[in-house]
Amino acid sequence: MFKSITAFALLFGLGMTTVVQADEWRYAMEEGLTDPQGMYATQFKSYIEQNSDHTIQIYPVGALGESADAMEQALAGLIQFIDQSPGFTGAMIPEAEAFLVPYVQPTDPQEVRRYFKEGKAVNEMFHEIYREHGLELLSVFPEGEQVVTTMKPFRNPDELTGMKIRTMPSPLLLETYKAFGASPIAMSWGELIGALKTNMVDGQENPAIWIEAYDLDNLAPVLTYTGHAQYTTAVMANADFYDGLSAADQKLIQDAAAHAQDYILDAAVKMDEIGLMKIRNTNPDAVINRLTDAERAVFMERAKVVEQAYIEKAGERGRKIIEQMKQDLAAARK
Ligand code: 6CS
Repeated sequence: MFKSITAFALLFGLGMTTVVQADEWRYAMEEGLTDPQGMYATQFKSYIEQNSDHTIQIYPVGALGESADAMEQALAGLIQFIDQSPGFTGAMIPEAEAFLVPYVQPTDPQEVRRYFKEGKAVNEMFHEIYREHGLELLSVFPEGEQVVTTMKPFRNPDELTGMKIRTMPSPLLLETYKAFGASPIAMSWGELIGALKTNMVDGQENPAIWIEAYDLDNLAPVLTYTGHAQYTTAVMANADFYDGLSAADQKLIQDAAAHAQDYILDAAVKMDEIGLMKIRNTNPDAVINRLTDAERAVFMERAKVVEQAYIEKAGERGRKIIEQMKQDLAAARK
């Protein structure tokens, strides 16, 4: 009797009153599973799968084309989640290029953690902006200090003159390297290794953990710490998809993002150290140059025009973001 009631309840009662739909969601990113974006995505996926019947299929870099191709698919709703960095998103959302403006982010790992965890700019000012472009912003997190790798050393803009530096396809990154004295060339990730091998470019910028993972230190062995930026990335959902979900599923996604964000902010504190240690241990030819405060001051002076160019493009909203970033930077340093 009990058994048949349970079976009945399952078939008709529970089944009809609480229909639980198990969806498979797609998540594209610009990196591999063991890279920072993959570490975040793996945490996000396991949180969702442990706390619901939904599943997540992760598509690492290349699986769906380049970064720009994945964004097209995310905006068309073919992919539900995407990790794309401002270095790529900036061409579509000028305000997002705030994360590329030189010298408004910390480089010390503990300061970086505070800046991303508590900073008002990072946590409060971009949600509405991404929404205007059909994206629900879930997380913004750091991957390490940007390090410039070149064939020859440089310590000032004069020594950078004539060097062809690859940047991600962001207009503001091109402005930055022009202001720094170099000849920048924007290109996708997929083209960079070939461009370095064929001397089409003389250098590039990326965090130490990425430089080591993809052997960039062997292609351009002089690593220069200019202190100008943190590699920042962002995770988003297609806004129409997100808006069509139940309140419970929206909460699930926000909770999964908060969980993955906490995880990656803890892990990020060690990334620069690990990346540099591996480079030192595996590449005897690597030259590590950290600019002195006086040398940095010259680049900081050059960066003023870049900040101005950002504000011209991003308008009043952009000006407020930069102001807030500077306040968050000061607070993170306390
Ligand atoms: O330089 C790039 O294009 C790549 N850098 C990182 C750290 N992640 C993905 C991105 O495509």
